[in-house]
Amino acid sequence: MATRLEQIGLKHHFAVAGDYNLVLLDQLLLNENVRQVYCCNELNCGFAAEGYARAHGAAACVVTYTVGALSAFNALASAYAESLPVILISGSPNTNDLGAYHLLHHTLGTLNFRYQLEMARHITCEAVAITHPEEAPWLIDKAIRAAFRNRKPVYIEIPCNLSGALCSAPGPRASLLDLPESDPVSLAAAVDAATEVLRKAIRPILLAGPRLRSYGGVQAFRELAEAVGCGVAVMPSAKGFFPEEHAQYVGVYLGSVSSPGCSELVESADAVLAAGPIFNDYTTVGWTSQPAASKTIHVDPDRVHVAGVTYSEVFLNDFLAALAEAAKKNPRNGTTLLEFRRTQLECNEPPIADQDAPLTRAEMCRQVQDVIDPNTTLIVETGDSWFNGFNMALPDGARFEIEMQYGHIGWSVPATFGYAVAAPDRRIVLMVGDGSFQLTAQEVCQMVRLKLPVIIFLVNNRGYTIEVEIHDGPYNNIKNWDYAGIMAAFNSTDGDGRGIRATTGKGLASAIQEAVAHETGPTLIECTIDRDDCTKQLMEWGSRVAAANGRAPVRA
Ligand code: TPU
Ligand code: MG
Repeated sequence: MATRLEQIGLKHHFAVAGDYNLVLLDQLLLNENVRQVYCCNELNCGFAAEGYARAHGAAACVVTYTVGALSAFNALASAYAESLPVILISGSPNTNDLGAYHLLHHTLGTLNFRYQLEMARHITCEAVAITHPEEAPWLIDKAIRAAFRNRKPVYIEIPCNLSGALCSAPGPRASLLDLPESDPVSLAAAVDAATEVLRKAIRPILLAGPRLRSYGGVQAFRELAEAVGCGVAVMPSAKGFFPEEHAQYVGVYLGSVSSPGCSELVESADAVLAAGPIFNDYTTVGWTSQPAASKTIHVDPDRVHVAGVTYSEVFLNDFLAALAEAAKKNPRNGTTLLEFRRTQLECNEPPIADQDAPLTRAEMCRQVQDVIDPNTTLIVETGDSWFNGFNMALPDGARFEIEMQYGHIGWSVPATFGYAVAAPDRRIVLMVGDGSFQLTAQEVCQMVRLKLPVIIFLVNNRGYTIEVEIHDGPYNNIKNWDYAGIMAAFNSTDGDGRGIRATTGKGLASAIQEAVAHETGPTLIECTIDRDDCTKQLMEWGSRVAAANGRAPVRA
């Protein structure tokens, strides 16, 4: 297991100890090339791995049986929804107990020891339980191979009495990381059909989707865009997958709450090539906007739909690369871009607020924008932080991370930790709401422990503002915390995290200055803003999602 983790390129794995996995953790420690990183709980451990996989391509985490694994499952489901190859390794009962009429701790108190494996099958693309050391090498390979092929999480269960058992030594395995190859006939037919659609189009547009990166299509998508020469929009979770400073970039497409001028272009297009999109209730703004299937070349990870025909076993990366070679620039493609640039002249720079006045959301965002340099990764949590994030401009090289398909509040704190472990040379900036932070706040202490200079903008608007906009009630008010103050508790006697509360523009500016200069631990800047001070996009999106949620049942 340890050798394979190294061979697939991991430099770290995440872990929480428990008696079912202690020998396994010892064995993993023997490989000093893959460092063991500890988390406060298994949910966070799974999310740390999820964040690591975003930066590094894959990740692994190790937990104990049931009490640990069932918490990690939530994060594993996130990795499934977000298409990230995360390997969850769980310790499990001694093999002698399985058929012995023995009740075991950390279990349901029944004689069933299969339930965890069975549950794992629903949230992984492969789940294996090792029951004999002889089987370990191929079962481990089978799982890892599936994770890379499908870009989905996998589950490996290792009994506590087998973790130190001898098995055959692992051989070299380059092909574990292979993506599958497309069916050549189907690929050629799909490319022909798509080329024809793009050739005939008068107002084509390219739309980058969230699955583009997971399935290895970012570079080919850019080549295709440049070959076709038309405007390029990104879906919210694909922000950063196409350079925002590129002459063809036209913004974030999110229906009626798109960035200025973008929805007009996408919705007036006569051909939309959507690469790895996810059209769900959120991204279609409560089913109010989705490019019509009849004019969409819809590129899924393993199939392509063009003009009413589905081409199976055509993989996204192969298809985009082949289409980039085949596609020709259409002289009319510049028209939409010219129209777009005209609309952009009407967009104004955000004004600078009175620096002594109470902090507002707009002023906070204006200042956060200045922190984002080409080496920054901006991570945004569910809540108005999503919309604040969509509005940020990314200079070339800057990256953006969001968990919009799964949307688990609290994801971002451990995911940021995992991302920062994977990318120590980047500036990591997190925007997270107070409500979300309360779920997983303790993982900030691991940033303190590893001295990671993460900058956290904690937006204290005294509640679940995103939920207020969807459907308000007393359940959207939360207990206030002294967020800036908790850093002292995490520091204890040996940490160097900073916690600063900013209540004015001036206060925020000086906090940011301190955070940027602070290199030996995280800085949490608590930004206090009014409960109702949110983006106008959140208000509109929230009301449309509420309408979609509230549709009356249709009688058959
Ligand atoms: O900026 P703001 O106030 O919108 O963000 P904050 O304070 O982080 O509030 C987020 C509120 C929220 C909830 C309660 N967003 N989605 N939910 C529902 C939810 C509940 N539980 C989980 C695990 N994930 C969720 N998305
Ligand atoms: Mg809030």
